[in-house]
Amino acid sequence: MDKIFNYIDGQLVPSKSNKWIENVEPATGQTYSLIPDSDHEDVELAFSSAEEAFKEWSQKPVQERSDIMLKISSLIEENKAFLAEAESRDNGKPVGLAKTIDIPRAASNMKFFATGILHYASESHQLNDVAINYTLRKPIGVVGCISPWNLPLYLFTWKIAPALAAGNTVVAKPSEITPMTAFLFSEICIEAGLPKGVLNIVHGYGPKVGAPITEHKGIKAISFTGGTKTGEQIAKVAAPMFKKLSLELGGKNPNIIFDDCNFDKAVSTSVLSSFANQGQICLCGSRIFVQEKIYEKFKAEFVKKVQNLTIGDPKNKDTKIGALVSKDHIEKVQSYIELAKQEGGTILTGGKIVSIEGRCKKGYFLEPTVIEGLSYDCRTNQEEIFGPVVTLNTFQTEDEVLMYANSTPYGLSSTVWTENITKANRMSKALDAGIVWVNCWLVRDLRTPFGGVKNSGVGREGGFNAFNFFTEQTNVCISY
Ligand code: TXE
Repeated sequence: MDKIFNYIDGQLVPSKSNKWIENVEPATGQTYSLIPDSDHEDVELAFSSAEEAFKEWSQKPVQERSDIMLKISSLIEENKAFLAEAESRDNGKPVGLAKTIDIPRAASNMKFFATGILHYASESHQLNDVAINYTLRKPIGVVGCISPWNLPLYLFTWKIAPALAAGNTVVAKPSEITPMTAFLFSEICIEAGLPKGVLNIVHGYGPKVGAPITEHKGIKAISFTGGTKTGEQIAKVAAPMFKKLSLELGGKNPNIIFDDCNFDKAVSTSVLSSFANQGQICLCGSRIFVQEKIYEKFKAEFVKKVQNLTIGDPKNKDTKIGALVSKDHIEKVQSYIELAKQEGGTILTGGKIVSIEGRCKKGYFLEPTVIEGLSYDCRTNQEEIFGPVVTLNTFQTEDEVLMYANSTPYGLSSTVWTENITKANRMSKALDAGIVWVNCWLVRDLRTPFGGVKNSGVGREGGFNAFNFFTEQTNVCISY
């Protein structure tokens, strides 16, 4: 049985307790590796090493930090196929998705922030002939990065890269459900010559490892992506400690389709925005609102395409729908399908567990599911399901669909399909969302602000927003 290790002080080590957690392959339901069952003692070791490493790393010339990060990026690219297979095995996602999205984006994250830091400047303000002000931007110190299981290496590096580039050192915690690529990433960091203690990765359960990171007096900022409930817990702990917080939480994103849309593109993209990664992306458009005139036509076309999605072994290159990430999660998603029926929904397609012969017999497979006939304000349409389940609702006017779209406690992203640019701009301004895609989905420019409003989070990642988060400012005012 493969064991993976913590990465602390430049070494790959078991937890101090030498206890292990079973890591299950979603496609087979079988344990295939063991991860360290770490706790606060391992977090303390990681922190001490990070604190020591900060002295040198924060003073290192930016170009040198950048060069090491670029080396890490190129090693990710060199190992793309192996990392993609590992990601697919650990998460259950199709290997094709890991190869085209997850791993390339992890390499891009490292490269983007390694180069971005070379162009990151601050400001000065001249007060007439009285004084000149300049703003210093300094690394914070030891920061905490906690990431989820849906896009494991993609989101893990999305947090770590700007933190390191800005001169901080990191205590990071990947999800215990998908730890593998974070472990492989630590081996890449060692090979790239990242100095010991600059990055420390502690594996284990949220309450035993994530919470000690959040509670640690020496860890001055927390960057977290995960569930809104957990985000709430983290905020409760961190707020009275006055830590900087970046929280990327859940979503219940509206996909709004007007009758003047590019119909074919709206349908095909909606299949992706509904079911990519088995619907386990916080940006998925899980509530589809279609203007009345084209509702029946859209429904027929959309359902037909969904029924043609290949559900299968994530190892197969033709698989479009792989396994859901865990037994607990597929049961949670199934419970929402049952709830939808109780709330009066009609299952147009899907809703059933899929049994796949061979090695995947005991895997966690669920048909992509489309449900119509629910009210906009029922639980199924208000709560994040985070699986291959979408609802279809119709609307007549802009005001009506805007009310539906903004009715949930979330506000992460939205998609708007219309060929009328004035309407698109009007909708984008009125939607409660951190991101609005018009006539597209998941088109990502890493320079742009990334994050949500309401219960979808606090703060923005991406571009210089990330550097602003991972630095502290001092304004220096010098009289003439
Ligand atoms: O997230 P968790 P999970 C949503 C989605 C999903 C739900 C739970 O609805 O069903 O969140 O998913 C660590 N202090 N999203 O279980 O529990 C935990 O170990 C500190 C949306 O992944 O929030 C893991 O490393 N850390 C999201 C990380 O937090 C704690 C993507 C996320 O775990 C902790 C994934 C604690 N008390 C899920 N408890 C998105 N926005 O993309 C847990 N953790």
